[in-house]
Amino acid sequence: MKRRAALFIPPLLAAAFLGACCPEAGLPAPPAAIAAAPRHFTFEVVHAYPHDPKAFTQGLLWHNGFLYESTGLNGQSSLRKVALETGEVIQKRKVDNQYFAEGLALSGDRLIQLTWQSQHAFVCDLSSLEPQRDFDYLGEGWGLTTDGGRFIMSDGTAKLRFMNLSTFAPEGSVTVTDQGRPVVRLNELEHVDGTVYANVWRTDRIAQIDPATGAVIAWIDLTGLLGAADRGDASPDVLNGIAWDAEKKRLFVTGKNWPKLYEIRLVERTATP
Ligand SMILES: [Ca+2]
Repeated sequence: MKRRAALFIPPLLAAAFLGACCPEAGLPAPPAAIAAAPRHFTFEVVHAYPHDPKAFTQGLLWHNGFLYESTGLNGQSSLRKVALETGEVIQKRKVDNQYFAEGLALSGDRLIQLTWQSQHAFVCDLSSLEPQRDFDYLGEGWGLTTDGGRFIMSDGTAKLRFMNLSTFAPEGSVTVTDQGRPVVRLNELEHVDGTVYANVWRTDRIAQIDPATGAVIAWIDLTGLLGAADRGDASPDVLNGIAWDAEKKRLFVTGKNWPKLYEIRLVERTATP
C-alpha cells in the first residue's frame, strides 16, 4: 500500500507558526527573520603614520587630537598618549610588572585600562595618566570601549559584556554571531556610529557588530594592510587596535608591535569572498 504523502512540520516550528498567528488576517506570521548576511569590506590606506614597534597594542582610542594607547605584556605594559603624525610617545605611564594591560576606554576625564587575567582595572586621570583608583571585575579583560552610556567589553569569547559607566557593574551581555554562528576571540573594540568594531584575535578581520542583537553587520578584511615595505625589520604580531575620530570620521587601525598605524577608508566588495 502506498503511503499517503504527509507534510511533516517539526513540533517547534509548528508551534512557532501556530502560536504566532495574526489575529486580524488569521494567517501565520512569517518565521523569525534569519540574520542577514554581513556585508564585506576591504580597505584603502588614506595615510600611514609611524607607530612604536615596541608597543604591544591592546587598546587604542582617539581623543581631542591625540591617540591614547594601552600596551600589554607583563613587565612592558603601559598607558600612553601618542602624537598621530610622528608616532611620538608624548606621555607614558608604566604599569606594574605583575599586570598585562589590555583594553582602554575613555569616560569623561577618566581612562579605564583593563588587565588580561588579573581581573583588575585602573581608572586613570586623562591629563596625568596616573591611576586615581582601581577596581576588580570578573573574567578576563580583552577589549573595552564605550557608547557613552555604558562600557562594552570583550573577554576573548563571543560575548560583548555591558558595564555601568560609574560602577562597572555588569549590565548584561550579547553573543556576537555571524548568521547564527558565534564569533569567538573578540579583541580590541571601538564604538563607531552606533555599532561596535571588534578585532578578531589572530585574524586580519574586524567585525562590525550591532550591539543590540550581537549580529555581525559587516566584515572588514585588512589582509595585506601591513605590507613588506612598511614592516621593515620589525617583528609585528597580529592586527589589534582600532580608534575612531568621530569628529573628522577617521578610522585608525594598527597591530601589536606594528611599525605603522593607518588611517583607512572602507571599500565594499561587490561579491562575497
Ligand atoms: Ca579602541
